[in-house]
Amino acid sequence: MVDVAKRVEMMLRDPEESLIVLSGCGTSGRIAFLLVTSFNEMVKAPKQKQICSYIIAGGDRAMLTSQEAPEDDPALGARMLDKICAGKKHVLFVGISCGMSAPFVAGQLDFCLKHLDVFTPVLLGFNPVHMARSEPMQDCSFHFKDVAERMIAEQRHKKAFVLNPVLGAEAISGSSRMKGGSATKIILESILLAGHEAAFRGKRVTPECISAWITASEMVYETTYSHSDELAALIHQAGESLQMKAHVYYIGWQTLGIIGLTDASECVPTFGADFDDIRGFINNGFREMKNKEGDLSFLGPEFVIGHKDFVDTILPSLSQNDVMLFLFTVNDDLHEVTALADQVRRRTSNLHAIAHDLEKFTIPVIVMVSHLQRWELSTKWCLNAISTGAHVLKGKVYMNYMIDLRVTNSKLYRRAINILQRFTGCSKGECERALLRAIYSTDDLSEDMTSADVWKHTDGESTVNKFKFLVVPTALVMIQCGCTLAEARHHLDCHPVIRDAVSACFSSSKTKNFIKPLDSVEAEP
Ligand code: F1P
Repeated sequence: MVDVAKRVEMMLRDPEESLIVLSGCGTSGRIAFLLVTSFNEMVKAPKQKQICSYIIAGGDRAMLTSQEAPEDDPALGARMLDKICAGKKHVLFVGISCGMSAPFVAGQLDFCLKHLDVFTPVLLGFNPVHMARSEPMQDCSFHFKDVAERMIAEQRHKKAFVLNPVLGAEAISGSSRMKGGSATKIILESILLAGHEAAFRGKRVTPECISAWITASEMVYETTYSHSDELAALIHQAGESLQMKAHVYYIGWQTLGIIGLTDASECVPTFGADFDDIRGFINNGFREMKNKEGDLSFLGPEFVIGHKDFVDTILPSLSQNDVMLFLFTVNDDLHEVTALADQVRRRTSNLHAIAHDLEKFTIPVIVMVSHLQRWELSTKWCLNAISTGAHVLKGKVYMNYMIDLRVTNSKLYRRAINILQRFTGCSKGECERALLRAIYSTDDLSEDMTSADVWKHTDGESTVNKFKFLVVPTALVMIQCGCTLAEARHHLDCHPVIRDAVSACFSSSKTKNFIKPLDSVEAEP
């Protein structure tokens, strides 16, 4: 981290010729965007040139909706990187993939490794290199693990860097949006801020200053969870709303608005939620986001994100069962916050706030920025707890597994098979066949279906089911009860709560299978 922070310092000292790029897929890309937005805001303060940029697989729309297919495309990743770096002499590239698995990022790192005269590649992930993904990638001669090993070889000459602390399992298996996302933020923020302090405030980058940033995050953690009673009450409230088919709305200001949008949009792929179960809104909409592609509201209702939009479209039909959660800090326009709260209060009293305060108001800009970043982290932890807890209460999680995941790329396809194996104890082949039956909505798989590449199965266009959720639960019931597709669907229809459907199927199946111990199936990226 010290070496990488020193590169950041170098880039900041030579802004005309340099670029720092943070890139990732899904949550990793969203965190990249958030970090870049905050960092550029900070660099803007003393009138310095903005030299930080982000790439997210699938483009800006992936910030609000999941676009997993582009994650599988290494060539696309390399092309996008090449394009934004045109004309730059020094590029510090940070490729983020929590599971050390995303082909999109592997393609970018490979591109950097071929142009080490310009690029210093950094890989950030949370698996040991020997556990990086070794599955073949689309139209590609190498896999992720190859690239990670080449990175390690270059690290010996300080031409590339691998940052891969092992964090342990996520609370909900299969989603890196919680621990992985937070650790990404803490690590990269520490690096960027240490580099910034060295370039503009005459400090040296040392292991001590890096660990000071990390310790500061630990304090944020302690402060946040010292409010566990209030958090538990919010989880309970949000869980009740979702169970009543009502909604949770996050109304955020500035980057806390981005944290809210991110948390809300991730509930769709993580829990099979509807996009309007939990929704985020930000003051001034896309103007506040400052994303590269600008206003995307023409893309559909998922992209309607301004407070004004909330007032125009949601507020008139807001009910007492909906949870309203305001996210702001003392730096926001508190008159604006109060005015909106008054409007909301006329319709519901189910109104809550996560508000961040300062002890002292007279502080230099740099400290204020780091306050903002700590508030973001705290908000992320609160919202992750609320949305996850609410979905657990709604029955969307079975034994800490997100069993209703969408099977929209090769990683998620493998994960789905892995989950089926773990719960049924059946062979990989049997589980894959059941999954394909659920994906293609048929009991009779054709030769074409079984022999197709994984990316054919995960491409919504070529399959019948189009990933309208319940794919994995359907496959699970088919295997466990030895039944047809129609019978499995009927079983699920009879149990609107997925966890109940799966539990009922396990308790009624004659030959009870027990969940295999964690180490008896392939490690999951
Ligand atoms: C990227 C990612 C996750 C998402 C899902 C699909 O993962 O988009 O953010 O939750 O698991 O993959 P990674 O490359 O950071 O491991």
